[in-house]
Amino acid sequence: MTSNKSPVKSPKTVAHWGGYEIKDSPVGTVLVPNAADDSPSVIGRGWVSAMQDKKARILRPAVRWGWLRGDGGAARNDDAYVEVPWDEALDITASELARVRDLYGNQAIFGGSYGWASAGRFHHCHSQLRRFLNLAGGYVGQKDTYSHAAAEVLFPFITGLSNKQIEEGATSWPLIADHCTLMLAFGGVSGRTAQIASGGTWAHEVDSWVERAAQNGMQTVNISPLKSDYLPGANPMWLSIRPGTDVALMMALTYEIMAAGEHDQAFLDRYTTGSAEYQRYLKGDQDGVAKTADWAAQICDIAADDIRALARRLPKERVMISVAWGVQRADHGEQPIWAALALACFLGQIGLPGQGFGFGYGSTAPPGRPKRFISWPSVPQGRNPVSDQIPVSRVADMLLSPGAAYSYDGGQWIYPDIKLIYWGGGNPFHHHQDLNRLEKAWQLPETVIVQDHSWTATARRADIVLPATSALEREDLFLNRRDPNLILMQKVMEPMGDARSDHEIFKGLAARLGIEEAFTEGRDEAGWKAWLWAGCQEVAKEAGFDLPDYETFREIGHLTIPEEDQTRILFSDFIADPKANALPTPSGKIELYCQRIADLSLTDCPGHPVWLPPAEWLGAANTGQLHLVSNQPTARLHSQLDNGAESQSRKVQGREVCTLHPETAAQFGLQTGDVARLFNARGSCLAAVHCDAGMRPDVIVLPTGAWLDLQDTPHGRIDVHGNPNVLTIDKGTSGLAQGNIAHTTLVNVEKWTDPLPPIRVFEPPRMVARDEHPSDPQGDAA
Ligand SMILES: Nc1nc2c(c(=O)[nH]1)N[C@H]1C(S)=C(S)[C@@H](COP(=O)(O)OP(=O)(O)OC[C@H]3O[C@@H](n4cnc5c(=O)[nH]c(N)nc54)[C@H](O)[C@@H]3O)O[C@H]1N2
Ligand SMILES: Nc1nc2c(c(=O)[nH]1)N[C@H]1C(S)=C(S)[C@@H](COP(=O)(O)OP(=O)(O)OC[C@H]3O[C@@H](n4cnc5c(=O)[nH]c(N)nc54)[C@H](O)[C@@H]3O)O[C@H]1N2
Ligand SMILES: [Mo]
Repeated sequence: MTSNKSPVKSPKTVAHWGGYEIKDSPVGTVLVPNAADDSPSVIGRGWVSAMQDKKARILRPAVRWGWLRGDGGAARNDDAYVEVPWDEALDITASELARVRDLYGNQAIFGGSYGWASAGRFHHCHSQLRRFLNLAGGYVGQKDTYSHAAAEVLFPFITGLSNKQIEEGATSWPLIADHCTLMLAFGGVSGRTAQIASGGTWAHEVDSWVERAAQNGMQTVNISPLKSDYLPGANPMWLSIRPGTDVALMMALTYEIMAAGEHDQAFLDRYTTGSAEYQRYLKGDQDGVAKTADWAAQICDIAADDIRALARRLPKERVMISVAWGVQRADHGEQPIWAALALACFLGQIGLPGQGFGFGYGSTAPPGRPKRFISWPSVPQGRNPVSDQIPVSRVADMLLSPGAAYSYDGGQWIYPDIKLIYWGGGNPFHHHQDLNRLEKAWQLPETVIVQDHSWTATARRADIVLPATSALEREDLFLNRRDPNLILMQKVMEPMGDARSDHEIFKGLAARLGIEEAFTEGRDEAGWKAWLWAGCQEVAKEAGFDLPDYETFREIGHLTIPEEDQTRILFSDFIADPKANALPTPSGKIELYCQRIADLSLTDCPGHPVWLPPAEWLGAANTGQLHLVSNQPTARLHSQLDNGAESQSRKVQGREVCTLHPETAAQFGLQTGDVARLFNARGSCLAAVHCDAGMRPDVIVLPTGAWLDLQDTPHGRIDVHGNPNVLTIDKGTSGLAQGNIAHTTLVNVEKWTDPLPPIRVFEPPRMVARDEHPSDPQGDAA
């Protein structure tokens, strides 16, 4: 067993947004971006303050007042809480799990807990949670992600490869920088999102590659409603597309190239199947509509001449067709991926250095990083005895319609009947769409357990709330297969209140359910980390280098492993020899017509790429409606650190800021600094107005992540803080992928002239004594 004391001289820690040196300063401990990071993220500036925020942190285990009285979940928002000692909290939680399991079976427990939690390898909430629930008999889990579900389901059908394989096989940035002359960036390539790498990153490199590309003369065409969706060095041209219409532009470019006889028929014949069907569709053989530049111009609101000019230019350039993840987070989100891949096939440049097709450049830091991956060990999760899983963003449908049938990934499935939700390390009242609908669905289960470090909107809607430590309050290992740095994540501060690590919490529950030995395998936390490190030593040996023993690593605190360049070209093996390296599709090729999808007879996802009008879009909007872009926030990771100094410094009148074109703002009598109400049939929220001429006038931007603060006002139930997910639509992309469609939303806007309701969500919920009634005169809250 190893000791807990670390003698490291220059302590460090790592988050999804970057790596830091831990320093003492006159104002206390500070995190300084490490010297190797040329473009550190702004997000880290709010980290320490958010974690030291005693009001937002959950200090002690708490149980909802109404739940203790058996209210059945009706008051599962805005209720008071009773703080209980850990032993009692764990007793209650374990006996609830046991009760539900005995009465309904494990398939009544929903436990996937989608969300980003922390970057450390051992204290990874989901690994711990899933290991625990699997040993306890299993749970209903989730499939795919909110990030790119449409791609995750579609790619295997049309390429035989998983989204992970496509991402990890992405053509390397240096090849793009050195060979590509024109990058068509649907959804842009944004420095805002490239700040993040799942699992953490020590340095940020995307800016430097984009700069190198621009120096070499590459031009980026930023195809996005926002001019700012590209990196400053990118030598950009801006095509201000109407949201949700990229497919029409992709098809018109393909059509015009084909009509001019400039497409690469030999490539289509050799490497694709179904190009003839797709060409007939483009010509309008069935629907009588040729997918010309003039046709697309009406849909995309881009001049037909500009589309034709681009179509003439493409075959003469060395082109990368790049699609940001956000473009498929929309109704029929399968289509822009498929149509973009088809366009790249018609150009015939797939397999050439720096050219072809790419998905997710800039959406996070890793896609296109030209190094080898090393798969480090992680906490084993075991096997889930329950086979039920739902597509991740169908959670409200599941809760509202147990027993209902739905189609997904080529099959028919039935929603399970959930009686207990256990959520740890994720925030559905941040990430899900149509939060008013989720709030209703959330009242149906008998018990909701939430494990988090902060009083998120989800924790405030739980019956049992268990306080977890944050990544700053424990020692962990930073091991990311995509990063050459192995780092001891040092403990920065003592746990807030009575918070315990996720592992410690599950260990306590496991003991009560008689599975402690199976859960811990006899190891304490230090023992587990040493065990993980021993696994790393094995992996390293296989990769051709040695790692020191764990005690030595803990003394050094930071190792940089030998990095091997691995410059990749997506599909290169297949292109080199399509017979020997046939793709694992039925045809062995890229499927521009996919019989397996056609056979599903889905009207919202037929057998080849199609243009389908989205559920809401500007092409069918009422006067005054704007398209809402709810993109990722600059200064936070989703809802994380919204209470921290950096995110707070950007609020105006305490509200999240929405951005409009100055002319649009003027039409609504708004100016920078005003507060507006954004609303539609699903909900409404307040946000402070900022004006920017670098965007489409019919679009409004409200980034995700302002902590949900629903309050009853004379205008109905309003999120007074600025969370876009009270406005978004809760519907799947199609019966194929069932991904979320966050970017498909129309809203109305008006000036808010009433007194501003105070923001309450950064104050803790009301704490009451067990016998006290919440409506008794309020005592001391915290
Ligand atoms: N409108 C709209 N909605 C969107 C999107 C969009 O583009 N538009 N994007 C979607 C996407 S791509 C994503 S990935 C999701 C993100 O959705 P989430 O990943 O759910 O969002 P986060 O705010 O990162 O939530 C992580 C939670 O984990 C908690 N946490 C952190 N560390 C720990 C820990 O060590 N232990 C425990 N127990 N908890 C911890 C944090 O406090 C936080 O509450 O949002 C989706 N929602
Ligand atoms: N700072 C920061 N960075 C992050 C995150 C964060 O929370 N904060 N989250 C990370 C996560 S989990 C993910 S999944 C990635 C997501 O990465 P992305 O999906 O690439 O990011 P988004 O901001 O959702 O969308 C990118 C842009 O797409 C544009 N867009 C929206 N609709 C359309 C459309 O119909 N057509 C076109 N052409 N463009 C459109 C918007 O202008 C938006 O700015 O970001 C990661 N990076
Ligand atoms: Mo994501």
